[in-house]
Amino acid sequence: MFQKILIANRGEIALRVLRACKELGIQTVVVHSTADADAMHVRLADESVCIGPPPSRDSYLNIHQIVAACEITGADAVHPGYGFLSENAKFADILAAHNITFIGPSGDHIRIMGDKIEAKRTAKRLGIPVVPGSDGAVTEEKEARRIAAEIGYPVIIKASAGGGGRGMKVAHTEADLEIALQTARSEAGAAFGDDAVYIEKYLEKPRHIEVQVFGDGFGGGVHFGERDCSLQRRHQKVWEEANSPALNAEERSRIGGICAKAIADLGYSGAGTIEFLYENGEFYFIEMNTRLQVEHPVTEAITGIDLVHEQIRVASGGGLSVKQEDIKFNGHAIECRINAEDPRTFTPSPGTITHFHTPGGLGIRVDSGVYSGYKIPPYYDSLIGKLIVHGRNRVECMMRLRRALDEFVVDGIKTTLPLFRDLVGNADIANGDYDIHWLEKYLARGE
Ligand code: MV4
Repeated sequence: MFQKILIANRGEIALRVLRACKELGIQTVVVHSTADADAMHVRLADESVCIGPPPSRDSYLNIHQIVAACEITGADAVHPGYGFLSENAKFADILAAHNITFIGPSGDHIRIMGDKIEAKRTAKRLGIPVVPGSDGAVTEEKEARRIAAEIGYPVIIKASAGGGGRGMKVAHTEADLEIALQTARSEAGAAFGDDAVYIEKYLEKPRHIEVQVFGDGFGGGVHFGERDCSLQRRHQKVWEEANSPALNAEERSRIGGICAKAIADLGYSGAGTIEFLYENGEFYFIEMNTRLQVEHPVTEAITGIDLVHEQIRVASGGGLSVKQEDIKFNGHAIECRINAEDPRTFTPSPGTITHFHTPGGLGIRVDSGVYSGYKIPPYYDSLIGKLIVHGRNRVECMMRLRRALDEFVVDGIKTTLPLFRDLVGNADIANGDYDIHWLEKYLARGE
């Protein structure tokens, strides 16, 4: 097991990882920018190192500073959290070259999944169902026309270096195709320095369902069920659930089994998420994330398993603490992402939190790094906390969520809490009847 882990992140996830390290008796080092000197995780860590000024590129993305902080403090592993350097293959390789363990998969696996064409090719080879489309990059309009005619319109053109919704263009008919291909390629070239694009059948009303997987580091793989993350705004998840209201146990076990086997065959190590679009009872792979995700607590709630403990165990060579047959799905969990933003316009609202009171009681978890008197700096993303609610079934979970939202007090700044108080009373949400476009349409109606 590791002696000392350096946490290369900030905010609620830095605190989340710190808690896991403390439980495992591992010493902690945090790195932080000058803007985060007063952050909770800095106060709670055994050691802290200031690595630079507020802009991320000069601090949380500064690989040399982070490696230097490891050398100075004698950290033997790095947990990258999510965002920042968590899916940076070069960072994983550099740490390995310094004999520091990156708590995550190999640089090569990160690289494959970061290239969306290569990721899709790999998924297909491993037996994961993918969206019908081109076999690789498409450059010529003629080829694009042939593929689109074969799979049928509408089609979507995606940047291979994109992901998470960046660099996508939809063509509804052949007349739209040329412009869609050209704009997708030039935008991809400008944004990512790589103009490779691929074509897929455009699914009009899917849900976003993702499967949590783990490779054990010894060639084994398991799944921890799925999360439904269909409620998004501008490709930012807002509300996540486990299980998906759309799946039954048989579908869960079927897609989970396919994913677990794929992870084993790939020789993948650590936590991963396989993202699907789900429409008319079919799963279609779109991307794989090679990190711990923001919404991992809903999976922890229904399985009772600490996924950060598992990441640390696997990275240290100790394997997983559970076998597939030990992983049971109990009840239902919902996570609300609480952002320091206007609940209707989503304009960021940094500043001082004058009063912070979190809900409690059975089935309630709040992951947050803020406190009364804390000043939210304007430089980073606006997530200030996550409310995760668990119940024996979805009805009980929703009941408890409504009550928890009533108890939650955040004064001094605007937050997205009022949006959740509206959503929890909405009939479609109560019925679990929503797709990836539901939230944007709801917000546009201004109800
Ligand atoms: C799609 C799609 C429809 N058809 N691919 C957006 C983020 C990126 N991960 C993939 N995305 C989509 N890919 C095909 N073939 C629709 C989306 C999409 C979306 C996906 C998940 C959650 C929210 C979304 C919002 C708009 C579009």
